[in-house]
Amino acid sequence: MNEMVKVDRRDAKLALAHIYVAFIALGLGGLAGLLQTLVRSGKFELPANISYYTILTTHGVLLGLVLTTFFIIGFQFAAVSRTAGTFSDRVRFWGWVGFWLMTVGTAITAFFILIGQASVLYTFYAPLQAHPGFYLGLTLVVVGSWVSGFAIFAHYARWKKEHPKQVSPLLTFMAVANMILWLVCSLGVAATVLIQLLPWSLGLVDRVNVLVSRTLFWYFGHPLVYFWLLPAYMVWYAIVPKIIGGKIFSDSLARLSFILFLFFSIPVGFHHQLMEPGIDPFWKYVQVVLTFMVAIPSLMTAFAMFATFELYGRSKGATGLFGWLRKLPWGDARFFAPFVGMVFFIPAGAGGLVNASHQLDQVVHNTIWITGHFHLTLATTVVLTFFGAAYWLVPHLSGRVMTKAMNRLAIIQTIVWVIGMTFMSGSMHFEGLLGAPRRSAFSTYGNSPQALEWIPYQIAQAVGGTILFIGIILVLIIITNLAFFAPKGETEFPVAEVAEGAERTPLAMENWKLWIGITVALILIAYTIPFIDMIQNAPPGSKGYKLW
Ligand code: HAS
Ligand code: CU
Repeated sequence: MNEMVKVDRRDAKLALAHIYVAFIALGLGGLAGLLQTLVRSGKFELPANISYYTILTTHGVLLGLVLTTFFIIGFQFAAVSRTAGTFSDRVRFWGWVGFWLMTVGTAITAFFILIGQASVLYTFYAPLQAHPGFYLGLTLVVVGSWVSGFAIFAHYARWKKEHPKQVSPLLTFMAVANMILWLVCSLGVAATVLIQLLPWSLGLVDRVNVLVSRTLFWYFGHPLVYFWLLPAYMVWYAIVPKIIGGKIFSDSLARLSFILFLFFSIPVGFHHQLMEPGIDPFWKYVQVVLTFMVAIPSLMTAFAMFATFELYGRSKGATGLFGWLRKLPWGDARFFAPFVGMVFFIPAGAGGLVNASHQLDQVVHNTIWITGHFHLTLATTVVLTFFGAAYWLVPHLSGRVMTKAMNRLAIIQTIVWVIGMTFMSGSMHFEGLLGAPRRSAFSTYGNSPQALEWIPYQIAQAVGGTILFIGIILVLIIITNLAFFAPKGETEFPVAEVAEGAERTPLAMENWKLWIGITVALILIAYTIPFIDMIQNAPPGSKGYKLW
């Protein structure tokens, strides 16, 4: 049972290529982030007339889109190859096609951002208008990710054919669910880019319907955050239990939570548009209700994780409510980094529920509180989990082993991240409550007393940002070591067994037709009428603005 499953070298190469791009994006995007916090402290100016907004766009695109998408697809390829068997040549070929489409797309987009032609922030908010090359590049990234998604679906279909009447391996099931989520939601961003933004930036039409484009964007933009989160949940559900020496609490519960994410991730985009005019409050209300529904699978995940830890602790003789805490392998970075991510998700998720509540969102919308929110969710919970996964995934793929020294450095890296993020995200939350705007360079607004109040928080953010940049350098040292310099050897891709009743997972869990049917029905309920409204009652569209 415990013999190590060796990875196919060709599959390993494909997964590793994605991971390299992800960590290069982390280095460059992290540098941009450092510069932003320094500018906003008021103590530093960018040289050579470089705009704050160019740097901000670079940061958002490289970390929010490139790091995440490449890491996720690389990780999922590795997870599917590990649990559903080595890829066929065809699947691997299409995996490479997807990789190159995404990489070329990234290069094109990065080029137009860096020459200052696309400072439109990662949400590419119309009526801000970028160079067509920016939209074209991102289209290639999305199309490439679809190709990779279909490669995963094809591999899954073959597994199902070869194993009739069997439930698929948990990690493969989860990767398939996440790619279906991604496919359904990215149709929205593809629609706004191809139908609205590209023709408008090419000058084929002069005006764009801003509300429609933002609605299509957020139809994509919210599920996007679960596309980031679900791979972290894969690590929590199926991998962390193995690392601590325990078992998966429940296979069915894990699958059910992923199915609920598929249902409720998409019809909730209006919670990003609560402050926008032109959407009837009734439909905002419907989508807020659905937003609270999408918190449920996260609460189920919290329950499952506590259950896993508690069962493991008790098997080791722990007693009392939190006795299990003492039994966990604190010295193992593969556990420590994701665990810290979980702990941070408790306040981060609570902040999300604040945002989702209309009245409270009036206080925090478009303030730097929101920036604080996603630096806890994405840049702490998700990213620390990805780092923790990389500590075994990279050596597993490169045929090396992590040394004790590197493990110690990884523990230090996690602590550095916690300190930096507590400073930075903490002060963003407080500053946001004092009304400080997000997506905005340093200004004292004519020495207004309110703006002067923000400055100490901005200095704290620069301190946090600097500490985080040290964290990025540390993680890059570790990853480079694991990829190229660590001692040769075999590292396991850890996959836990189910505590009990794995054979009881109902086959109906894989009734994708039904799940996709419900997903589409919920989308139609939440979006059809308000969308018709937006088109029928549209004001004249907006021309494009280039404000940078
Ligand atoms: Fe969010 C804005 C609402 C989760 C990311 N969010 C954003 C933006 C980003 C983002 C990037 O409703 C900005 C977009 C932009 O540029 O404008 N968010 C939510 C809600 C949730 C949520 C309700 N967000 C996320 C996740 C993200 C993310 C996850 C990235 C990965 N968010 C909003 C809203 C806005 C928003 C509004 C727009 C606001 C505005 O005005 O613009 C929920 O999914 C959260 C549910 C989570 C929980 C926590 C469960 C806890 C767990 C941990 C268990 C711990 C253990 C360890 C076991 C209910 C699972 C225990 C150990 C111990 C020792 C205790
Ligand atoms: Cu959202």
